[in-house]
Amino acid sequence: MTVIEARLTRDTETFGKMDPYVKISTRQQNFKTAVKNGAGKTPMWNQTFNIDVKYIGDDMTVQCFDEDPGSDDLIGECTMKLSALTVNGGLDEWFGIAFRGKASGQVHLKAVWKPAGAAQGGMP
Ligand SMILES: [Ca+2]
Repeated sequence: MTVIEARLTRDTETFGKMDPYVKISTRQQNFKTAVKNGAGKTPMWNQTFNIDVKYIGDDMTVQCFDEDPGSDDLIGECTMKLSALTVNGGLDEWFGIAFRGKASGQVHLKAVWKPAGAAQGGMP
C-alpha cells in the first residue's frame, strides 16, 4: 500500500508549519512514513509498505501526526477494514480523517492486492 499524500484542514501548529507523518497500524504490523518537515497542510510521501493481510476482517488504523519536540500532535485518524484493500484488486482513494469527531482532512492511499496464498479465514 502506498501513502501518497494528505490534505489537512486542521493545523496543530500555532507558529510555523506542521511536520506531518502517517502511521498505519494493524493487529500484526505498524508502519510509519517519513516526517515531512514544514510540509504544513499538503504533505506528500509516496511511500509504499507491504501489509501482510492475514484476516481481512481486521481493522487498519491510519493516523496522521505532526511531529513536535516532546509529544507529537494527532492531526486526525480513521479506521477501515483490511477488506477495503482487497476489493476489486485494490484501491486508489481519499480517506477522510477526523480528530475528536471533527473532520480534519483527507489521506490519499493506493493499494494493490496480491494474494500470496493468503488464508481466507477471518471473515465475520
Ligand atoms: Ca511540528
